[in-house]
Amino acid sequence: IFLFNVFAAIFILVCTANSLETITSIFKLPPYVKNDKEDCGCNDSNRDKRGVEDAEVAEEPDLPLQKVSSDVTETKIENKFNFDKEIDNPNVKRFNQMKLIPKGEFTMGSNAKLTKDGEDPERRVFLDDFYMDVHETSNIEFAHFVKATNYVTEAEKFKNSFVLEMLISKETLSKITQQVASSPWWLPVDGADWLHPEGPDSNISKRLNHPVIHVSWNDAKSYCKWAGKRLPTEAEWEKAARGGLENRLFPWGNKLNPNGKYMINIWQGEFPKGNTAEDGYAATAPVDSFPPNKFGLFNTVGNVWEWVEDWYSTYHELERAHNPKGPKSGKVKVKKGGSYMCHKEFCYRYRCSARGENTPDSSSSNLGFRCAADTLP
Ligand SMILES: [Ca+2]
Ligand SMILES: [Ca+2]
Repeated sequence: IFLFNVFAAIFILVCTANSLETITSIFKLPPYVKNDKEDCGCNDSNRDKRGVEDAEVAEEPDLPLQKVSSDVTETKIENKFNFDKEIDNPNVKRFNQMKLIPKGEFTMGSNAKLTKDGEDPERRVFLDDFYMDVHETSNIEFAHFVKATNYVTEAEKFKNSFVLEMLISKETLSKITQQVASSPWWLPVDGADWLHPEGPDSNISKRLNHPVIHVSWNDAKSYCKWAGKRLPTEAEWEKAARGGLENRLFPWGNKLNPNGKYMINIWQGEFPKGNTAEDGYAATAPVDSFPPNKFGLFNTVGNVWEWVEDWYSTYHELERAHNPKGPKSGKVKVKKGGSYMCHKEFCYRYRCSARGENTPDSSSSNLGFRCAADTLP
C-alpha cells in the first residue's frame, strides 16, 4: 500500500506539472515587446534630433544585422554610381505617369480611434478634379530632377539622415555614436542620402525603380515644382488612396490579405528585432509592386510614407469642407500611408486614414512622396 501511494503521488505530480505547462502555454503572452508608445517611432526621426542621445547600442549591437539586398554592402567602386548614363538609357522604365481623380465627395478620417494622430472624426470632404502620380516618386525620376537642376537634398547638406538600424552594414554601424532615445532602432547615419540609402557603403544602382528616400518635405516640394506638379493636400492623398471605396481600412477593402494575397509592403515578424519579409521585401519595394487600387495607384499605403502639403493638426472642421488645405501654419508637416516598417502591434498606420508628422527638413529611410497636379504637366 505504501509503495502504491508513493507511485500514485509521483504520477499525480507528473500530471500536475504537465498540465501546468499546458495552462502556462495557453496563457503565454504573444512574442511582442512593445515600446511605451506602441509605435515605430516614425514621428521621432526629426532633423532637430529631439531626444537624440549617445548610443550604447553602437558599441555592442544586440540586434541581428540584416541585409536588404546584395547591393547594400557593395564595394566602393560600385558606390560611385553614375546615374547620368542610366537616365539616358531608353530601356530604363519611367514612373512619371498620372491618373485623374474625379471630383466629388468622400468620407475622410475614421471614427475607430486606432491611433492618437488625429484621424478622427470622420468628415465629408468635396474635392475638385485633380491628377495624382501613379507611383511613389522613384529614384530614376528623382535622378532626372537632380541631373537637370543639380539639386542638393537637405540630407546631403546636413551630411546625415536617419536609417533603420538593421539595414546598416557592420562597418557603418561601428562609426555611429548616437541614437533616438525613444526609438533606438533609428540611427543618424553620416553620409546617408538618396544616393546612399544605408550610408556611404550603399548605393541605388539596383534600386532605380524603388521609391526615393532620405528626401525632406522641402526636397519633395522642389521636385514637384520642377516636374510641373505640386504636393497633394492630405485630403487629396487620402481620397486618391481610397480608390473610390467608402469607409474601408485599406485601398482594396478591409481584409489585409484577401484570399491569402499580399497587397502591401509592411513588416512581418517581431518589430524591431527581425523582419521575415513574407511579402517579399525587408525594406523598400519597387514602386510598381503589388496590385494598384481602383484609381490605378500603386503603394499609397505601405512601402514608404509620403509627404503631403498640409501642416499637421489634430483639429478638424466638422462641416463639409471644399478642397481643404489644412492649418495655415505649423511646425510639422503631415505624412501619409505608413511604410515597410509598419506592424499592426506597433504602427497600425498602413491604412487610408492614418497619418504621421515630421519637421519639413527631416528625412529617413522610410519616407518619400508622390506629386499631384491640377492639370497634366
Ligand atoms: Ca515587407
Ligand atoms: Ca506609400
